[in-house]
Order: sequence, then structure tokens, then C-alpha cells
Amino acid sequence: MDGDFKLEQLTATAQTLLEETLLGLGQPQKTLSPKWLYDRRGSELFEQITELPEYYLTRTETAILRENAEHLCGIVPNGGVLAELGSGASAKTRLLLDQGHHFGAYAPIDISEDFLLDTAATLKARYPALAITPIVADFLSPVTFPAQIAELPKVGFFPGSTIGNLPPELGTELLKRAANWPRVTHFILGADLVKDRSALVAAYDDAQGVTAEFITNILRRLNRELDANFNLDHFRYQADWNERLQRIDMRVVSQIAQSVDLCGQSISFTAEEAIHVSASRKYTKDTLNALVESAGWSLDDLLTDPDEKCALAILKT
Ligand code: AVJ
Repeated sequence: MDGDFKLEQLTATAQTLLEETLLGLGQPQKTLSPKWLYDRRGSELFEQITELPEYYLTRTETAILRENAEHLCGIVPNGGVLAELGSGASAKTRLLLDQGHHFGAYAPIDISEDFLLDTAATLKARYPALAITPIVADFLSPVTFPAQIAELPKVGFFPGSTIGNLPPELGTELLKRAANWPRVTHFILGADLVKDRSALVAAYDDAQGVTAEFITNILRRLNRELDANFNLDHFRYQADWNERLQRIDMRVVSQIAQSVDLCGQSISFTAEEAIHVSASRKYTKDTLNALVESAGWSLDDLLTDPDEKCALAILKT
């Protein structure tokens, strides 16, 4: 079979997926990046996760936003810009926009152009007096602000505890870049807090198996988009709390010794060999402080829920 011929038939995204997959699965510790979890089915499954009884993150962060909406809006100076990284449907942000009458603009920043422009149009209808300036960009890359907002004061917003999914050096880089945005004054950062192991493991290995489905869906995606033949009956999901690194690790484990074909290449697994798919870092006030200071910010305030499950950290320059 001619592997190169196959390669030419792939879309740009599938080419990147292929390159990264071969690289990740070629390492001694096999890895895939969590960014590939969010195909259509994966995005639906993540939506279901946010409603699970065990998954406290989304509802707790939403409660913190609701409780502190006025205070958070007050951080944005008059005529300033709220710039959100990885804005998606901007669902939680509406809690702020509802009270952001003094904002100069809301700048949702997202990689998914069609979705971003749809969201911007919906927001425009809902908040006719607010300037909406969508920016198509990957939150791991530098952001170029359009001229009409470049000179306005800015507050960054990165909710959802997504910082916890990034390799530490990428999280630090993201925060460093934001610290250098023109006229940035503050950054509102969502972070999940360290709590007891059982609550953490339950949140990432729910009784209904939705998270297992979400994580193993990455193999279905490789089957579909890269012509791979992972047999889902021979892989299982596993979530572990790593106490030392203070993170949940999400893996798919090969239950038997087996080989899998992927775009004409063969990848072998020993029995119990794992593919690391995602890590979700949890923070304490001290580790958050260390993170933000290493990126040139200072921790101004830490807003939490009454049970201190999650936090919104307010960073200042
Ligand atoms: C909300 C994207 C940060 O780590 O909690 C949920 C995604 N992964 N269950 C998280 C996720 C598995 C997630 N983020």
C-alpha cells in the first residue's frame, strides 16, 4: 500500500492529527493531545460531562461567576476590553456581559472560526449596545488585537480551568503573552483546587461512564479520520490522581498485547500499556501563586465557592 498517496487525501487538520499522533504514539510513553478530544461527538460528550453529578467544575465556576459578577465587571476599566481566550459559546461570559454596560468591547478569541462568528452574531443580537470583536486565534499562539481595540485597556479572561490541561510550560507561556498584551491591567483565571482523591477521581471517572466514552472517543476519531483500526473492546479507560504532580491523569489502556494499523503504519501495544490522553492539574493557593508569578503577574485575589472546590484567580500586572 502507498502511504504517501493516502497522506495527500487528508485535510490539513487530519495531516496535523496524523503527524502529532505518529509522534505521540511513537514515544516510549505513548501520548495523544487532549485538544483532539473535541470533535463533534467529543464536544457533545463534554457538554454531557458538565451536567454529571460528579463533575462539580462547570456548575461551581458558574456559581462563582454569578456571585461575583458585579465585582468582576468592576475590574474592567470604563471603555476597556474583556478578552476571552477559547471563548466557545461564551455561555458563562454572559453572566459578565449582563453587567458590563461600561465595557468598550468584548473580544471572544477562538480557533473555531464558524462557531466564533455565529456566537458573535448571537451576542450582538443579545447585547446591541456592546461592541463585539471576535478574533480567530488559537489560545496557544500570540493574539493580534484589531486596530479599533488595540489601544484600549484590557482584562484577560480564561475560565474553565483549561490552564490545568496544558503542559506547565505552555500554561506559563500563555500567561506571559497575556501579560504583554497592549494596555492589559488584569487577568481572570479559572483554576480547579486540590481536594480529596475520591471527589477528584469520581469527577473524572463518573458512574455513567460518560468520561470514559469521552476519552476513548479519541480512538474512534483516529479510526475515522486516520483510517486506524483500534478495537474499542480491547482498550479501557483509567483515571488516576497523581498526588506528587497534583493532577488527574486520563489514559486509555490496552487490555491485551496487540497491534493497531494507522494510515499504513503498525503500532504495537503490550498488555496494560497506556496512552496518556489528558492531565487535569489541580492547584492550591501557593501553587497558583507560583504559576502566575513565574509568568510576570501577581495574584491580587482568589474568589472561591463556599466549599473551596474551584477558584477564579484575579491577576494584576
Ligand atoms: C474543563 C477542559 C478543563 O480537565 O476538567 C473533563 C476537560 N476532561 N473531563 C477538565 C475534561 C475530562 C476539562 N476542562
